[in-house]
Order: sequence, then structure tokens, then C-alpha cells
Amino acid sequence: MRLENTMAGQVIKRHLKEGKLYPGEEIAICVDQTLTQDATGTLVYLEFMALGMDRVKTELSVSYVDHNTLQTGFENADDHTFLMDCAQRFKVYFSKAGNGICHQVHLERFARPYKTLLGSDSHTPTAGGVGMLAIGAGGMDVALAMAGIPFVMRVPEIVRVELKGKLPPWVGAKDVILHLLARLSVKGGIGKIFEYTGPGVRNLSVYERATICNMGAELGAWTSIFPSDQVTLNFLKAHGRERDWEPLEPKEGAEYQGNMEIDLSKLEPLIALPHSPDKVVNVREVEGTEVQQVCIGSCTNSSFRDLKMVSQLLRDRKVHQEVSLVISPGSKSVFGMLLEDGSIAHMVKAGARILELACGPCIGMGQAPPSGSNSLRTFNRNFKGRSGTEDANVYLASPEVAVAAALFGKIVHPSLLGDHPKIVEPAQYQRDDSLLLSPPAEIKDIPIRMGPNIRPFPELEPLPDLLEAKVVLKTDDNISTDDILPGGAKVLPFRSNIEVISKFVYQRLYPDLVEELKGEGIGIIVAGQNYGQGSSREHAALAPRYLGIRLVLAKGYARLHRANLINFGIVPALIGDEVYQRIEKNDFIRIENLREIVLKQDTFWLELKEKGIKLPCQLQLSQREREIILKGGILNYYKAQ
Ligand code: MIC
Ligand code: SF4
Repeated sequence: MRLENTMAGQVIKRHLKEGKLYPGEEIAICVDQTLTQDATGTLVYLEFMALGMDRVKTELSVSYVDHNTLQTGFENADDHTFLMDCAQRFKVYFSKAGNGICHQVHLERFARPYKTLLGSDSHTPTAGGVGMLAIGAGGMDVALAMAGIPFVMRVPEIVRVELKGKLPPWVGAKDVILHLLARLSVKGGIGKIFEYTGPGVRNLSVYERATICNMGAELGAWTSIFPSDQVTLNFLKAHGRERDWEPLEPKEGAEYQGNMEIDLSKLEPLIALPHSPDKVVNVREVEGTEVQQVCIGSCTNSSFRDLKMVSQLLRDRKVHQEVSLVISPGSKSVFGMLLEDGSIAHMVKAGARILELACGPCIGMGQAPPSGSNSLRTFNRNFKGRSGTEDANVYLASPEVAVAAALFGKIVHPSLLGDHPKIVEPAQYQRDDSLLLSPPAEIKDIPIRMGPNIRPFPELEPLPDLLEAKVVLKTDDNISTDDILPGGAKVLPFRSNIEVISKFVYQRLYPDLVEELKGEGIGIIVAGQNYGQGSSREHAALAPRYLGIRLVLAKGYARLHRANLINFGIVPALIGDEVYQRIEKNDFIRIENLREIVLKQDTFWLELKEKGIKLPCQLQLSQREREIILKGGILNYYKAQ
């Protein structure tokens, strides 16, 4: 299998530390760069300190503040100070609040072809737009990478997506990935890397490529990657970084485990309906649906091309009186250009509200839409409740569709706006580093300020040998980490305090769960397919673990959440549909010799005491993963070494 001739294979081969490049094999790769953002980052730095490290061992690490920027109390501000001190102490770049969204800033400022990037955020693959192998991971894995420990992964299947033709007017890169989501679903990319090739690639700018890679996360993929070609070189030049360029393309004889084709010229404007990014239909099918809010921005769609186009379309027009249009630019570089050429003025005059350069409404950090309203967003996720309003309906579409909806007050085909503006990318972007702190040249033993809400990483007990526990929860397919542990302005400020944040576990769907678990002391969760889809937030594993969850029985797992469960010593067992049907909430399960089972067995039996039945379940774990779970988590595992 000529995996090494694919683009992803070539990058992996150059970084391979252990194992063989064969699908399904466990390998370890060296990580050149890491990124963290504040909502996951505080825990990463607590973990990094718990590993006893004094500086990062990567070529480059960046700590971004972009999620928890609303400062309604001291918590978020204290987190920012803590992260700034950590960055100075451990030799890390620090991107202050207001500098932009991590993925967009990283793409412009640091991403490099042929390099590897591990980030504590699921949209880290955005950097695949320049031919980087960029992977989202749980914070603990990123802390280990910062400590110079190679990243352990299973070699994914590599799928080639051959692009032909050119996007027609009114169709954007967003439609390419929405089209793939419609074809493959939110589970379609699990265990896969998507590699984009073919003659259509050269018709896409780096930003458009990045949009496609960004939402590969919604397919559940490991990552997505584009070639590094002349377009990439021009992009790096425009950002003053041509020296970072290196070519990357598939070599002769590259073999793929899957092949797909997309004719870009045949695509039409698409839209994802509430409440899943794969509920995709043609915009025509929902024409006439009224909208009360339109949000433009996020790490998916806030490039110069996107925002310039939005401003051209808003120019001399007025936002519909029923609509609140909010725009959150993704980086200072793009924002600065748009300020200077007057684009922001056109937006403001049309009635748009310009927000801070941050994630903002995408993670429910403000701008919750009105009750029962329709909100159309250029973002990447529309899980129920994520916007901050439980009964709001969130639609996902391109900036073209978004701006048309803002002007007409309803979903319409964007061609109603007349001619599609022609946007020429600047030959030279501004570089504004006023909110970016470089790492100090020398190691300074500066004190790290830790506000009262920042609590040390909790101690985790090893796996018990006898597990007797109740099924405290039985859920459906596609439960997201937003369901397990919500984001939003009310919960996110507690990301540095596991004790407090654990009170919000499953708060929306199962508000009694936390109390019940407190009474039980220990518990088991039963789940359907694709359990834990969505974000990389390790809090969605650590907080349930803190409350006493030691075993999850699911029909299938999302990659990131599965890794996080293991990292915190929760057993991620697999069950078939028949077993799923037979287990109910409140069933009492007994497993003897659990340690022995986890160490050695691939199948074992669950005893449902009161029903007097035994049901089979499976463990698909590597030896390393088994040992991590036995120790009660990866931190204990590395400390023991
Ligand atoms: C998200 O989009 O859900 C987030 C917020 O960026 C998360 C990270 C987090 O929960 O902090 C992600 O995608 O990993
Ligand atoms: Fe931020 Fe939204 Fe992107 Fe997550 S998906 S990094 S919350 S902009």
C-alpha cells in the first residue's frame, strides 16, 4: 500500500518516530507546532505544569485567547493573565484577546506546508489549507506534544477528493464542504484523512481551501490537506512568509483507500438546516424562511475575500429591519485591511454590528438569538442550544447566502443580489503584531499569576478491579460534546475549575444527572453511534470522570472524544445494537476483574444483575491505551514512567 506517496503519507513519513505507515497501525509522530486556545488552554498549561516541564520543546507553540473574551466576571480575565504568564515562562507566542481567532491567525502567521501541527481545538485542520498536517486533539495530548513527546495515533485511511472545474458565481468554498457533509454525514469521516487533489485545486485560494479543511472536522475526520503549490506560495508571500514555503503534492503511484470526485462547476448554494451540519439542502428548498439573526465570521468564513465580498454586497443597502446582522472578523491582518479600504464603513452604514475579533456567537459567547428565532450563520456547527438559545433554529451557509438573508430578511438565492462582486486578493497583507507577544529570548523564572478560579489538575484514581455501578444515562446517536458539557458565556468561564464546571455536565438534556451521580458516587453511560462528536474539549471527558463515570458503553465514538475518555481513565467499550436495546437506564451492572479484562481482553461480559442476563461487549484498544486506562489516565501513566 503506497500510503507514503500520498500528501499526508509524505508528511507523516518525515515525522514518523515509531510504527509503520499502514492503515490502522499505531504510530507516533513528532509534532513541530502546537496551538492552544484559552477555553481548552488553561487546562493544557495546568497539565504541562503537572508534567514538571519548564519550557516547550516544539519548534513553535502559540497560545491564543479567542473563546472566552466576554469579561462579565473576573474568571476569564484571570485566565488571560494566567495564559500570558505561562507563555512568557514556557517560551510560547501569546496571541492576546482581540488578535483574532486561533485558526485564522495561525493560518496567516505560522502555518507551514509539510509541517505538523497539533492543536487543542477540533478545527485545527484549518491549516491543512497550506499543506500542513494539522490535527485537533485533547488538551492533554497537546501538553505532551509541547513537552516533546511524539503524538500517538492510528494511521487513518486516506481518501482522495478529486476536484474538477471552477466554482460558479454565488457558490463558495463553504458549499464544497456542505456538499461533502450531505454525501457523507457527520460520521462519514471517522478514521479518515481527506486529501484534495485534481485540476480544481488551483482554482481555490488558500483561504477557500482552509474553509474546506476547517469543516472536515464536522465529517469527524482526522484532518484534511491540500497541496502546497503556486497558490500557497503566493499566499505566504502576501503574508511576508515566502521562506516558509515548500512544495507538496501526491507522488506517482499514491494509493488511496477511497476516491471521490467533485465537479466544482456543478455545485449550487447549499444550507445546513437545524440542528446538524449534515442536514444539508439546496438553498432553493428553504427559500422564503424568515430570519431574525445573521452572523458572519468564525474560523470557517472570515477571510479577506469573504468579508470584502460581504461589504461590497452591503454597500449602499440596508439590513432588513427584522434582522440583527453581526460580523466578527477573524484576524487583525484582515480587519486592518478592511478598515483601511473603507469596507468596515460600508458594513456599519448598512446596519451591521461589528463584533470583537473572536469566536463570539459561534461558541455562544454573546449574541444568543431571540426565542424561537431563525439564525443563519457562516459558522461550522449548529447543534441544538449551542447558540445560547435552546429553541432557536440555526442554519449554516456561505457568506453570500448570509448577506442575502440579512438584506431580504429571509433565505433567498443570493443571485437576487445582482452581479457577484469580483474580489481580488491583496498582493500584500498587513502584518499587525500589536496584540501578539513573542516568546522571550531567555527563560525567565517569572511567577505565574493564578486567579482564585484556576484550580490545579485533579488527582485521578487508578481503575478499580470490581465495578458495580448503575447505568445513570442512556442516550441516542450523535451526542455532541456541546450536549455533554455546554459552551456559552455562562459555563465557559469555569474551564479552569473542574469541580465547578462538572456541575454543568449534561445540564441541557439531563438536568438531574449530576445530582444522581453524586448520590451514586460512580456510574456508567450508555450511548449510540458517534458518541462525543464535535469539539476537542477534554472537559467533556474529565468532568464526567470527576463525577464518577468509569465506563461508557457506546455503539461508536468520535475520534477526539474517545481519546479524551482514555486520557482520563474512562473505559470506552463498544456494544452492538442488540446489546444497546437491552440495557436500560438504572440497570445495575457488575464486572469482576475489570483490570485484568482491560489489560488483556478484546471481549467481555456485562452482568445485568437484576435482569439475570449477561451481554457481550468489546474493547478495541492498543496496549498503550489499556495501560493508560489502568493507571487512571495519561498523566498518571507518564508520571509513572
Ligand atoms: C468549538 O468550536 O466547539 C470549540 C469551542 O472551538 C471547541 C473547543 C472548546 O470546547 O474549547 C473545539 O472545537 O474543539
Ligand atoms: Fe471558535 Fe467557533 Fe472556530 Fe470553535 S468553531 S474555534 S468556537 S470560531
